Amino acid sequence: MLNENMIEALNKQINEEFFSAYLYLSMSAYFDSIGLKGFANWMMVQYKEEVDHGMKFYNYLLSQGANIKLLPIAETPYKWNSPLNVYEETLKHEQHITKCINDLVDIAEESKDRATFNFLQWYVDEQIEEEENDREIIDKLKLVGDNKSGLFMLDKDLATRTYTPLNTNEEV
Ligand code: OFO
Repeated sequence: MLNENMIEALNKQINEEFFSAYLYLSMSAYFDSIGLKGFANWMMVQYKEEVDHGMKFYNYLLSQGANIKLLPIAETPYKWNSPLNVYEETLKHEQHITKCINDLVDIAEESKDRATFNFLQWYVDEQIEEEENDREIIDKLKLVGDNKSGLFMLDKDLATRTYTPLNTNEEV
């Protein structure tokens, strides 16, 4: 059984995950609008993964008999200066999500909520990967600089990213 504080915090995290989805969908549209279809694809996959992250919290709350409270999703930015600017903002956003996950782990620990503590470990690992992916793309974009053919190659590379649905009912 989850305590009220934990339930409220997990409901807030559903909102964070759906905001992330919304943000990456907006970034996908931006890339589409400047003709970078591969970058748009990468962000579209990211959008779908974030919906899965939100649904994993949603299913966990339901499995614990807790109430779901869906909060309003904030408006997202829709314009950026460059692909590098988009990925720098993405990394910043993921660092914020990492902090949110760490705060949830703290709440689980403080209330000796072992089930939620274990459940959250998947997100702890996922955040390492998310930040690493963003850093990798930032490094490549810095190397490419103003070189248009380099950007085109990177776009082709990001076009190969595919979406693998997550089993959002699995608790660990
Ligand atoms: Fe981008 O990460 Fe969700 O949790």
